[in-house]
Amino acid sequence: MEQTFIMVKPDGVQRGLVGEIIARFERRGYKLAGLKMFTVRREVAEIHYGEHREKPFFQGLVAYITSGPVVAMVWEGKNVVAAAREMLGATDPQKALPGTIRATYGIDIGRNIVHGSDSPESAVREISLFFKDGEVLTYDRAVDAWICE
Ligand code: IDP
Ligand code: MG
Repeated sequence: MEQTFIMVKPDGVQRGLVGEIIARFERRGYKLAGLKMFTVRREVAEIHYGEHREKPFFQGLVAYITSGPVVAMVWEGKNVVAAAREMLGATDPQKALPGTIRATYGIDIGRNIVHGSDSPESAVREISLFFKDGEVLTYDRAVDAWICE
């Protein structure tokens, strides 16, 4: 089953939005497969955001993501990568559709609360960057038959 990597960024943790974000994924029916809280090390941040290394905002981005604890999660379900990106909304909260997490809780592109993998390939890479073997769990949920036919 498809999995995605979702991370509540330091601003989301500081602002008490962890529960709101988890609740949206839970209520929609996605399955939580991994969850942990930690502070991202600079070396890991630079790998995670490696595609942005040459961008003018890169140093600020690394400072932001390493500035405090994050809550990292693996969510699982049909088409979860694309669906989660829609639930997050556009990178810039000013451009995100109403009702999305970033439009509901955010104002500024540099404080956009949450990360979500942009493709299934990115999800695999990001999950293996942030989670060790055994930290992503496989288990049955009785409710699954009521969520997808
Ligand atoms: P994404 O998080 O929606 O995938 P990306 O373009 O991959 O967006 O950018 C990664 C992160 O870098 C964004 O979530 C945001 O925190 C930050 N970022 C992107 N563009 C800017 C910018 O123009 N100014 C400041 N921060 C930015
Ligand atoms: Mg991205």
